[in-house]
Amino acid sequence: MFDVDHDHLICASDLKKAFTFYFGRDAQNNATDDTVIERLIMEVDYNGDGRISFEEFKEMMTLASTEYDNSSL
Ligand SMILES: [Ca+2]
Ligand SMILES: [Ca+2]
Repeated sequence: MFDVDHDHLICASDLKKAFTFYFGRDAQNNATDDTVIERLIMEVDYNGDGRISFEEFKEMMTLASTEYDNSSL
């Protein structure tokens, strides 16, 4: 759902479009900030190609849900 241009990789522009779409224009100054997106990609981009593959995306979701579980305890 984040792969806006359907090349099976999630890059910075995909994330920016997706965040703008899902969170609306009000979130543009926060969630779609270039620095936030670049940091997000760097954190999950294990092979360093600057894009998030489906495998890396799955890993990101696993990490996100783990963090959520921990904080809700
Ligand atoms: Ca893409
Ligand atoms: Ca990658």
